[in-house]
Amino acid sequence: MACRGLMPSVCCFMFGLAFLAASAAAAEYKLHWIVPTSADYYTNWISNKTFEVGDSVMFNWSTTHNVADVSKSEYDDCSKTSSVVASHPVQIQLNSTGSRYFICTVDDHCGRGQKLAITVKNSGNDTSSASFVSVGALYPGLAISLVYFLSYYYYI
Ligand SMILES: [Cu+2]
Repeated sequence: MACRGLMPSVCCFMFGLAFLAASAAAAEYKLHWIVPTSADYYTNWISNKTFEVGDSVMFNWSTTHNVADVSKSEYDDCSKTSSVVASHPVQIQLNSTGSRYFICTVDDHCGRGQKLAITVKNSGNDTSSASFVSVGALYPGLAISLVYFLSYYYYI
């Protein structure tokens, strides 16, 4: 069977490529931006996510809201700001590490909990260690592929 010798090498190569692609992809998180129906609505939303530089958050809503990119103190006391985006959806790029704060400035929405605080971590895509991990995952796949190819062509 020709496939028996060929398949493992193809699998290893594809796995290496898939790993490389996955480690370089930026995430786009979609958020239903509402006056929360429960106190833990936004903490639940962020709980299973890791925000990295290069990712983005897409704010989407259906009724009257807006998004203001604010400071920590503005977030804490729901103070108004001039930098308000009122049309949706709004895609916020996370371009730097650190904390980011967003509120809705319509009526008392922020006071009722329509506010989001996230922490953006370094993506690692632009560091040498992450490049090493990606390439390190690809080369064993290629090496194993080569061994399988050679064993297939020379020993079978
Ligand atoms: Cu609102």
